Amino acid sequence: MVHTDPDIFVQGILSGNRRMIAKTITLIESSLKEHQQAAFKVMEKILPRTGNSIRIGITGVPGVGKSTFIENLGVYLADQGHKVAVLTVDPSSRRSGGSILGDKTRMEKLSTHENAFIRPSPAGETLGGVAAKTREIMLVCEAAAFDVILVETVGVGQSETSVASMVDFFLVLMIAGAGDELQGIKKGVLEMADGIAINKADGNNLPAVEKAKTDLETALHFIRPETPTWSPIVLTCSSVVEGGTKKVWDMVLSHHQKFKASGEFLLRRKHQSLEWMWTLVEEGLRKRFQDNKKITEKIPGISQQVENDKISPSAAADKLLSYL
Ligand SMILES: Nc1nc2c(ncn2[C@@H]2O[C@H](COP(=O)(O)OP(=O)(O)O)[C@@H](O)[C@H]2O)c(=O)[nH]1
Ligand SMILES: [Mg+2]
Repeated sequence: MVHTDPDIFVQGILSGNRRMIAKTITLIESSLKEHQQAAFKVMEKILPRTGNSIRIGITGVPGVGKSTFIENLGVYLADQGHKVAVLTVDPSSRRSGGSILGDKTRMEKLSTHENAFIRPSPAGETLGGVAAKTREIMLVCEAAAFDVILVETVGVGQSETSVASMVDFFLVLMIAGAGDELQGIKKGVLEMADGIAINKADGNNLPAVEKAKTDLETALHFIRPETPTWSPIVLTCSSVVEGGTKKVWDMVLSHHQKFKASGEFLLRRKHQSLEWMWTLVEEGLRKRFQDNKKITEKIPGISQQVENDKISPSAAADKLLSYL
């Protein structure tokens, strides 16, 4: 049996005990009510000790080099004494029992580094659920004194939005492709980007990478920056060259300093916390609705009435909601 005394978990986390960190994550990932309650208590107690990190989200189509990038940047930072946690949001890992697309690269150097902690995507029924767990795991890592959090998203579906709303800096990785540089990247994702790095800027790729950079800069001109403090920057980088991702880290630091100075750093985090609360409220309401027997019993009948114009859709919705 998993013991559920929150104080044991809290002490373990705060002292950086990896076994207790892993156990806390198991608690967070559990679907048992008892474990969830215990996890809430642990989270409540560690919250005052969280927040002391730079949170970076990394997205890009499969094969763009996210995992290799994280390995390169992670080792660079861990070697400098940073404590680096790597988390993943991948709602597809639930079905495949392991990521289909996300995990070809195993981060061999980083995974054995004493300053690094790597955690695969939690399983969950919904993207919101998976992302919410990742977010809590991130807070656990912060309480355990990890000061750089790298969150990789598989770059398919809606996971980019979830990751963008839990990080301080959202990085989009791209590669110079055949013709259309924006292939696979939705405009909405570019709009969320704080920075874009064109990866694999090495060897024969170099000329194409430089061209892609110019094209992207042109495209970005048409996107209005969200704040006068910062306009998204396009860089080139390589993860197969030692320290080839340092430029990206310098960009993140520059953003961090500017946002701290303007007060937007904390504002963004506060805003994100509220946004998360409402996302989870909506999801919770939907789940309660779907799990409510009184409601599910009535749905076929009411649906039929709506189909046959016996009752209006709005009246039907009102009636169903009134059973909540
Ligand atoms: N030339 C070059 N190849 C890279 C670079 N980064 C990653 N790769 C290769 O691209 C492939 C996909 O990388 P991976 O990190 O698994 O991509 P992910 O799916 O986005 O996580 C692998 O074969 C890597 O070795 C880079 O900077 N330069
Ligand atoms: Mg990957």
